Amino acid sequence: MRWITIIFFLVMLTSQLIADDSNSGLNEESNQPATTRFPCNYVVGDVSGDGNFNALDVVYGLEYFLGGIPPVYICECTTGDWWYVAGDVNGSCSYNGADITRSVRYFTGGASPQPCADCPPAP
Ligand SMILES: [Ca+2]
Repeated sequence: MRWITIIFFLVMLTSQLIADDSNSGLNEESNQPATTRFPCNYVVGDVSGDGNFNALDVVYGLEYFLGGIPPVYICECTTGDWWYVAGDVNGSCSYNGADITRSVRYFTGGASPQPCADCPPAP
């Protein structure tokens, strides 16, 4: 029940931000995520692509895993391995539901986000 309350709070907190977000970060011509090769240039946790890791990214990620639009940035960390590197906040070198859980814990006082050790943000 506690997690449902936290998620509800985050959704309410950021719903207006999403409604007002005219710059989704998607390529305007193709409506596809921006892509680059290693070294990847991103902010850990910033799946919405606005340059910050905040509650909006948690909601964005939840919506993605429920069938919404994908994160705005894909990077090829190793040859042939393209993935949503900015979403990895638990250092597992993948983006999945565990990262959403870690994000919620971070914003409620948990451990700081950790990038994939093999694919850290470019300095
Ligand atoms: Ca991860």
